[in-house]
Amino acid sequence: MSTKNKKLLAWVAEVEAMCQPDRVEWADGTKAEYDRLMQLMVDGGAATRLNDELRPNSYLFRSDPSDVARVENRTYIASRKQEDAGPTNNWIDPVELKKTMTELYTGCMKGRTMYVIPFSMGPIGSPISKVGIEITDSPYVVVNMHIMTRVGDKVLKHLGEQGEFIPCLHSVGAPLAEGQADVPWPCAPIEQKYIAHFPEENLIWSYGSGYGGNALLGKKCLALRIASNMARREGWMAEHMLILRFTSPEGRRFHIAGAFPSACGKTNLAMLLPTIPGWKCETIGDDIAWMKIGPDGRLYAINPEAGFFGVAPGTSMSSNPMAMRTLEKNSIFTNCALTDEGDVWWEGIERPCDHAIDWKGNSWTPVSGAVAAHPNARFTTPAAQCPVICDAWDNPAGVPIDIFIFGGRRTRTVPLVTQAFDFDHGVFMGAMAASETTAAALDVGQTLRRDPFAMLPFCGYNMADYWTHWFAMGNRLGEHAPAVFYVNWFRTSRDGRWLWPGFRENSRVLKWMCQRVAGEVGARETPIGNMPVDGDLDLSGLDIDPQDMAELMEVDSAAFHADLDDAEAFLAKFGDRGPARLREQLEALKRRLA
Ligand code: O2Y
Ligand code: MN
Repeated sequence: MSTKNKKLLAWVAEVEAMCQPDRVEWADGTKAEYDRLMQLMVDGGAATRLNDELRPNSYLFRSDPSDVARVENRTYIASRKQEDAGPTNNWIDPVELKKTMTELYTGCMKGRTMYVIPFSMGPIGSPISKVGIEITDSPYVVVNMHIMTRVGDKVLKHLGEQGEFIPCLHSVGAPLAEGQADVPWPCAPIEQKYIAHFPEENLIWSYGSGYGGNALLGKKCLALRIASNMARREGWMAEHMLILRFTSPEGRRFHIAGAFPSACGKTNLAMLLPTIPGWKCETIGDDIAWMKIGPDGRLYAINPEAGFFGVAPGTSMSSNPMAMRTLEKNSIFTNCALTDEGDVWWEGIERPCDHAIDWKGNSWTPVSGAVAAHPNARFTTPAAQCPVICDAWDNPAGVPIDIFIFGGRRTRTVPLVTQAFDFDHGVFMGAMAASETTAAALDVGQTLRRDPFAMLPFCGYNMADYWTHWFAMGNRLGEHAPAVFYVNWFRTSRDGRWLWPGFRENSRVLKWMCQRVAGEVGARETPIGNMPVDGDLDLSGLDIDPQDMAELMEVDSAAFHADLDDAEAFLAKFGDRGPARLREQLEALKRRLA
């Protein structure tokens, strides 16, 4: 299918003239296209087809060892004014950046094919969805976009002649000279990598990396950094949140959206198999939620994606059986190990492996002294294949959100679960969220990192304005605002033991939240929020020492005070731009803790 969208045709022609590819192909989103590109990459040595009996229609890729994760220090918000990007983003002057990147882009696709990928974030035609067009010289990006978004002719048809789209330009930054042989994973050196966002133009330019969030531009770049700007302007929300439906034994449905930084088990929670009898959990999304206020005044969420791009290491039948079953077929694996049988393997998969080819392509055994899979190795797998996918996962109307959950990985101080007193207090909880580690970013250390709403790397504008937007949404939602909870699955005892079993047992905490929303259980008020009354958190069948339980729920005022000092210092970075309501919440908490 061709398009008559003049703006799109003009942009494609402009990019073609600048990047000078050997040929241009429009992605149609068909299986035939997917198979052809995969075969091309197998023949070129970039991909390995896995054993079809063990893992049907699935492929393994190994990236260049220098290109293994999102690069936060090369990710830029190029707003006209620096203060609009705020103190937590890398700001760069848009005019300067365009000059630098135009030089890099000039001739960058020589010897390569330029693919034009029309894609929809969200069900095509949903009032919450957006159309993007990614231009890329990476066939790996095309096949991943086939899984992660809705791609092809149906999108062009929906776009029509006048429709608006978000232009996303990507190049691996490795032109080929006449006769030069390609490498399996072309990319540019780190100092030439740019993941650039021009929020005032709804424009994304990415150069030099072929990996994940740097290259699959619908995900973090569009669905979070650019969409968060659009959402603020247009009065909706683009959040780094999983979405799930939790159904009680009586059939009452609760829709939950949860924001967690990397390495907090977000995908595991999204695909939870409850241990509590009669409760059912269904997945709607594992990473991103777009939410708009509906005609009834409630907040409706869609998952803008169509697949999961999950971390492989640590994923197993015990940590996330539903993910394991989702990726049994039709999946792409990146930087996993390859077994002698032709299947994938990674650390924590809970299957023995005596020998494999590691993510760098070297022979590996358990005594090799190195990991077989890169810690940020990924699977790309279709959401529709998840055995617990919710029938509403692709409903254009979305699902009404009852509960927001925020959390982080904290070994001390933060109890298992706390409910915000009201929405403003919930905004404060989200804004002060912090976590102790992250694996997805190359350049982030292992200290406590404030990660408001898990949006630190993804909010495409000044975080202070983002908090103001949350308060404004709260005003508009009024009585329909979701209840807000803060969780910490990772608290340890003074002698270093996990205090909470986590994983499937987290369903007990969700049950308490739902019962709170339904008015079925009370709560005890503490300085930091409402907490379960003894006996209300369903611990039946769990063997937890009552003393451990007390430690898990302990509110240590002195430790919280120390935490608040850190939070206050973080807030101070935003100066007067931080909303007064956040400061009021902080002062109120101080008074309650005194
Ligand atoms: O390393 C990457 O590019 C992937 S990062 C990622 C992927 C899926 C979901 N979330 C994340 C994240 O960093 O939050
Ligand atoms: Mn994420």
